[in-house]
Amino acid sequence: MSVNTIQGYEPLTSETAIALARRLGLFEKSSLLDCQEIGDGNLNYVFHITDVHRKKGIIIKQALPYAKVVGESWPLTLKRAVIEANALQIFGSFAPDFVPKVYYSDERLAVTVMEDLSHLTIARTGLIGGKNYPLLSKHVGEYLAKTLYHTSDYGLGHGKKKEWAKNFTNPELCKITEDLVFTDPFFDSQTNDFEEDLTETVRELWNDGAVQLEAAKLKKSFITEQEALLHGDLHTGSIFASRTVTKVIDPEFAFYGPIGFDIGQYIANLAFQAIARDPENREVIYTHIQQVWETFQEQYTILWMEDNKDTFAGTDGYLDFVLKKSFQDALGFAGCELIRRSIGLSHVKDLDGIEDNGRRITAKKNAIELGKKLIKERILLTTIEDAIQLVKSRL
Ligand code: SR1
Ligand code: MG
Repeated sequence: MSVNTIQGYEPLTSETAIALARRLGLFEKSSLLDCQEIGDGNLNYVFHITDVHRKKGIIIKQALPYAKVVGESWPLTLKRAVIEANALQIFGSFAPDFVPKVYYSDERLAVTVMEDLSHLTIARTGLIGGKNYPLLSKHVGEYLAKTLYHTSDYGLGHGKKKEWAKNFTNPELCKITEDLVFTDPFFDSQTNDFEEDLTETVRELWNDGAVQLEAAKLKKSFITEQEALLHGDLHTGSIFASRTVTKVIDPEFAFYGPIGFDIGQYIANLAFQAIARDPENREVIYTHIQQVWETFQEQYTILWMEDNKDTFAGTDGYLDFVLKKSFQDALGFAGCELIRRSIGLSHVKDLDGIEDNGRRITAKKNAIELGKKLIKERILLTTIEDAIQLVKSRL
């Protein structure tokens, strides 16, 4: 279906975005409004509307019926806008400090109207610029514990969780992840996009049967395990931050999956920073990796102890089993993310932005080798210190 023939759908312009904001009564009638399209992601329009005099704003996000990163030849469901609005509301109910407020959503226009976070910076951009966010990973750890616990069988009970899982089937967006994260980078696929100087490293990866077997197991977990409602795309570009505030945005990939996926994607995107930085600036990133896991583990344990709907909750060793599995899954998923952002369809600025050719190629090779190790050796790693040691050993 082309852009113009989806019933009732039309891409917003600055003018129609302003008209929508006025219709919703989000600004005073007399206000002078300015609108800028600021979307720099792969998939959507993002309109920032501000009251010029009162400096008050909102964000209107609109899904496009195709992937912006590729063009109209790659159609993409508009249903992801509803998924995103519903996920923001659920995550916001469990972790209100870390999620933008939703003011309005419209399924027909594939629009979500939400809190203006433009006083914050996208965490990836800030980290690349050397900014320090001392609370970022503690906040993300708490966000992960709360959202992943409260939407699970333990938090919701089996019946309600199944109901929620049904409402969050997200096959089109999951397929993107299945292909771009778990499949294509491990084979000579058309979607891959890597620099010529990486050819030998990439060929080695494609011939590594052990990596492929472990990637297949991780893909199987991603496809089959409905543990909790995941964000589904939790890289540092999906997080707004300042020194004191953290907000997690963009859950259009939300679905019921293995909880290690969100944790692993975040850890991998921190690892890109460790890889890209000069050695003397890496320590702060290792601290982030340690903090996100430790905070997640601590907060998840508290929630488990407080109120758990599973009869086995008090069984000796069960919580430890769940945490260990999530930890090792997270490391494996992190490995897949490291590889796909280096050689797959959608890259990260942390690596692509390194201007010096030699340094950039070395960084990408390090990311691929670290990814392979995490995928293959995750079951040998039992503590976050082990994992950080492994990252250090590859740089
Ligand atoms: C075609 S979409 C490419 C990537 O952008 C999103 O942010 C996801 O990470 C997806 O894999
Ligand atoms: Mg996104």
